[in-house]
Amino acid sequence: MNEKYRIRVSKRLSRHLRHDPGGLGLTLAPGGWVPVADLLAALARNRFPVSRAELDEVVANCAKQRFAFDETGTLIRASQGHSVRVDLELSDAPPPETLFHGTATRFLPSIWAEGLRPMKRHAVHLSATRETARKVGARHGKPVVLTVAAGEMAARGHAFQVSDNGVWLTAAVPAEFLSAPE
Ligand code: HQG
Repeated sequence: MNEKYRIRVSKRLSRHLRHDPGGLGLTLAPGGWVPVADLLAALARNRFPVSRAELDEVVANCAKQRFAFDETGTLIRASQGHSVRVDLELSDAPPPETLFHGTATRFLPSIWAEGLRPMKRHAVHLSATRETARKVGARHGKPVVLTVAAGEMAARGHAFQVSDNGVWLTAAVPAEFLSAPE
């Protein structure tokens, strides 16, 4: 399968597993799961046939590991990034002392005023490294990497989860836990 086609399939999966399951006549089960058989049948009905082997290849080759099968291989979900209401059923986990959030400089006034909010997604997404955060921020414009005092937040009762693909999630980050680069 060529790279271009893999990206097309991946974008289609993101769309339906994160944002618009209804567009394919699917509903996300608790945890965000969809039966693989239903997904493939729905894609075929929508004139976008994908074989199980192709799906396996897309899931395995996605650099960000956006999608995951359950242990039986019969269910699939997006590991994070949803805009539909979903409970990923992830357990709370103690975060590292410091996490990072990449954003665009133009959002800073609003972020200082109200902290980080999930906006269209189900949670605020935080990165374990500055490099990843910078890439995330650059998707929106001139990037800036904010440091998040995650350990302190956890000590003050904020819950964190980590997705299957290593993205840290929390409901919101009040501005007092954020700092800008020197
Ligand atoms: C900003 C990608 C104004 C926030 C990435 C961000 C990530 C505020 C934007 C994942 C704000 C939302 C998520 C406030 C937050 N005022 N702006 N109070 N609070 N924002 O795309 O974190 O490629 O929904 O800083 O790699 O950029 O899709 O979130 O700039 O892991 O797999 O509002 O998406 O992964 O943007 O990215 P997004 P994000 P995928």
